[in-house]
Amino acid sequence: MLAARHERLAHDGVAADRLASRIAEHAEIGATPDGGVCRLALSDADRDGRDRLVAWMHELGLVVQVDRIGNIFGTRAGTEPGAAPVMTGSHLDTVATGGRYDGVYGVMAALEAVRRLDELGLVTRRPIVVAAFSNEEGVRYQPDMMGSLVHAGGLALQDALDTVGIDGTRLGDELARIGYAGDLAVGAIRPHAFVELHIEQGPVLEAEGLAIGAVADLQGISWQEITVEGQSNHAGTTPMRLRRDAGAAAAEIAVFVRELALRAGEPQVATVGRLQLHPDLINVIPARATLSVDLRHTDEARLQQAEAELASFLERLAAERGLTVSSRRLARFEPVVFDERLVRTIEAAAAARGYGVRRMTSGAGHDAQMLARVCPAAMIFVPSAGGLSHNPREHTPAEQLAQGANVLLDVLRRLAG
Ligand code: HGY
Ligand code: MN
Ligand code: MN
Repeated sequence: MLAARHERLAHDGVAADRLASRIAEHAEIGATPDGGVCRLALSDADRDGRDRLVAWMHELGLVVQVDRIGNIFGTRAGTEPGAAPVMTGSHLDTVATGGRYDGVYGVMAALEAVRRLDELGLVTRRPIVVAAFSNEEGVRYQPDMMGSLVHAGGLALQDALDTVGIDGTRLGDELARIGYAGDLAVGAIRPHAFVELHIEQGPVLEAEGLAIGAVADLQGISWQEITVEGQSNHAGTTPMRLRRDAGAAAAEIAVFVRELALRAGEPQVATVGRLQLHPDLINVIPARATLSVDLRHTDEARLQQAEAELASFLERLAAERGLTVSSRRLARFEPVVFDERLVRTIEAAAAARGYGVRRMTSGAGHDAQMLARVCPAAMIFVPSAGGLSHNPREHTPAEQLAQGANVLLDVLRRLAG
């Protein structure tokens, strides 16, 4: 009985080689010399990646819609058109030094699941929608998960369109420039449920030799930009006691946040990813430093505590060094608990295929955390080689990619009826 069931499930599975070749083909768009991918949100490369997805959606006979923040939706009809759709998908934009799986894997696996349903001649009661959300990474325009946040009603469309990027461009202008300022009202598609397939981007599944993560929760995220104003002066003639050195202060802030995370213990993490000095000249004491701080924790109270500790450190630093220190919030999302029934459905689907599976927390932000505001949502993880991500060497073997896609296919069939 079990063998026959495994046999049938194996027969039903997506084609590993086809999924791998779709991902490889898409990774040619915005390819970087080191084997990675750079498709910053709303860049020309992002446009090309979107165009390729839309073409593949049309090939699959999906009805393609684009909303006013550029989210792309491809719908496979169900037998009950009025039924709320089951939605899956992720994002196509990447960080500047990205790999070929973060985001795009979940979108391509969704296309392969749809293709498999067609090949098996299966119809579902509910429509199935494949989504690619705008600006998930938030590296060019903050906050991250912006397209899904607007879809979920967490950020006003106009505020998103008026966002100015780190390159000084206005988001709405870039969206229009690449031709993805769609006319579908944001949030128009209200899903019955949302499932996102994504690489883990961490070390857990590989270390435990497991194929699937059933993601039960996702940690809180706090992003801020800190500006330190001091005074430029001559590097040779200015005694240390007379300096108002914004550069030295920025370095102390970076050390402080690292020590704050070590003191707090796991899962507290802290990152200074961006640091600019002005005038950034070898013999001029920096007048200004601008740096980013990314704090994350699974517990909201502990995340607030970390933010408060940093704020009082900044006050002390300003007073002791004669500096002006200010902070601007770039993103703030509380921890999210995913839908218990959906998580169980993922666990059961993985177990039915004989895949090793465990519940886990997502350290990274994802579009699923925003969809969780409007419908039951959960995520499926597959292992990341060496736990590496946001790095050109990001990798997951084709077999493991296919296992994740198979679980997605089974979960979609279960949810869509
Ligand atoms: O920042 C994140 O966690 C995601 O990659 N946007
Ligand atoms: Mn991602
Ligand atoms: Mn990412």
